[in-house]
This record gives sequence, C-alpha cells and structure tokens, in this order.
Amino acid sequence: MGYSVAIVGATGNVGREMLEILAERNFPADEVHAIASRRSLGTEVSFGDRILKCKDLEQFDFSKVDFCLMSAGGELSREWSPRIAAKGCLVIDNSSAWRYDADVPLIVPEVNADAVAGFTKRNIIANPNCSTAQLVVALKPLHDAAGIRRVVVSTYQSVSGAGKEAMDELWTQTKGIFVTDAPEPEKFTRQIAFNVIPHIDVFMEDGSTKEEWKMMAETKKILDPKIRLTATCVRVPVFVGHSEAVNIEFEKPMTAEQARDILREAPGVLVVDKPEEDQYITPIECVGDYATYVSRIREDATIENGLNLWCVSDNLRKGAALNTVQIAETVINRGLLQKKAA
Ligand code: 11C
Repeated sequence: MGYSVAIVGATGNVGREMLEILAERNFPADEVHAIASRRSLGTEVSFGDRILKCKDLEQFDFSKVDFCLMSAGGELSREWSPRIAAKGCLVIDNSSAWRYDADVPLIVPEVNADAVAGFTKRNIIANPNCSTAQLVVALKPLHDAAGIRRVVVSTYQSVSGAGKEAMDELWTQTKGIFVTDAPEPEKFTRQIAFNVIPHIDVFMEDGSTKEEWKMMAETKKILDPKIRLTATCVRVPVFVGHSEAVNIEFEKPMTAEQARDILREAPGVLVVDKPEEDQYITPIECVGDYATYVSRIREDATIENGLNLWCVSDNLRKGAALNTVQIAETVINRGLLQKKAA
C-alpha cells in the first residue's frame, strides 16, 4: 500500500518536474492527483507513462491525501496550505510563503534532514529558494570541516526560475531580434535576450533585492545563523540551470585540495574540476540531473582562509521539484507520517 499524493500547480514548470521526479524515483504512491486552478481544469500532464487530467483545487478533497506538493506561488499557498494541512495532509510548499515561519521547517535533506520532524506544528514544510538549495548543499560539508564565517555569492540565474512565460519571452525575443522585431519585455524589466539583468524579485529598502535577501535568510535558517552572507543575483539568458560564483571565508585553513576531497564525498555533490583539461560544469550540462555540481575550486589569497568555487545545478530539480520529493522521502524514511487508509 502506497501513499496518496497531490501536486498543486501541476501545469507549471516545477509541478511538471515534480510529476516526472515522482515517476523517475518510483515514489511509493498509489494515487497521484494533478491539481490546478479552475482555468487549467482538464489540462493533461504526464506522470511516467500515464496522462493525468488536472482537477480543480476548489473542489478537491484533501482529507484522503497524505502529501500535498505545492508549487502555485506564495499568495495561493498562504491561503491554501493551512486549509489543506488542516485536513491532515502534509503540505510541502515550494513558495516563499512559509519559509521564515519559526513553526515551519525549511529543509534541504543533505543539510538539515533532522529538522524535518518539526513539521507537526503546522503540518507544513517549506522548500527553499532554488539559488539557496544548491548553495547550501555545497557549503554544508565545507562548513562542517572548517567553519564558514562569510560568503560572497554572485548568481547567474536561468529564466525558468521566473516561470514558463519567462522562458517563452527569452525564446521569442531571441528569435525576434534576428527574424522580426524583438517583442517588448513583459516578465523582465529589460530585454533578456543577449543581455543580463541584475534584478530578481522586488527591491528592498536597503537596495538589495528580495532574492538576495532570501539567500542570506535561508542559508542562516538551514545551515547556520552565524554565517554572514551577501549576494548579488543576476538573471541571464539561459533556459534552465542556475550558476553561482561563491567566495568563502573560513575560520580554519582550507586548501583547494582539501575542499575537493571533502566535496567529492559529500551527498548530492559532484565535483567536475580539472582546469588543465577544461573540465568544469556549465548550466546546459546540468539540465535534468539531480546533482549540485562544483567546479573551479581554488584558494583566494586575498583573505585569510579564503576559497572560491563555481556551483551549478538544475534549478527546477534540486532547486525545487527534486528537493520537495526528497523531503517527502525523508518524512517516509523516518517513519514520521501515518499513512491514511485507502
Ligand atoms: C528565480 N529563484 O530564479 C527564483 C525562483 O522564492 O521560490 C524561485 C522563487 C522562490 O527567479
């Protein structure tokens, strides 16, 4: 007897990946329901070799469902997650709505799986922002070894992080520039084709963007509140895969060779780092993979105990859908959820 799982936001970039990953990993589900807003009612989505028809969120009965994997934006999550959770269905939410709530665990299983048990207060678990998830997977083993004091991170984030329409905008602008006229920006504040934009999410009072703030706040909650982190988040004309240039200052010495050895053994990490053979990872090479790739590991001689690295991952997978499914697997493996009778 398997679990009953509902995916809310099943027609979106992340919802579709969730369905694919549940199928790929043979998640122990007897029933999988694709749920969407009324305007997507009846839309068909793939689940392994099956086709599911989307059901209406307003009409769906969550009381018989064990897990609700939610990827429908913050506003909808604020309204619906508590309602679904009150039906005894564990919500794992991919939006930013619950991440900073002290009663909601924010989980990356490779980093803080033990914190998952705290879900019982609200029956909600939060999934971090995509740019944070891959970063903390790479930082955790290094932090354990030498204590991270400060991180300076610059991101190169793909357009899929901003949704399907943003991917369409990059595609039509790129074609348009050569073939017809480039359409005006709609999802982005500037032309994204052949350009980069240092603006993701809204600006805050101190001049940072919310995306930059999220990386700081979420790294503290998931990994260690003592770590100081500053970020500059940039959108680049890449469809899938977020990249990050990371500068780390440790409490104790850490050579590049030590860091390479530690990261080679770390869960969720793959090291591709032979500059003498041009071996390093780019976003196109990580698409569809589970790993957080780390390349370009080198000492930073401008500070004491400094290290630089380059970190790339599929933002729709480790940054969103895969991490959500891994959280559900962690809950099951630790025997924390009583399966509902069919
Ligand atoms: C982006 N990181 O690339 C964002 C998408 O808080 O879950 C995810 C936003 C979030 O645009």
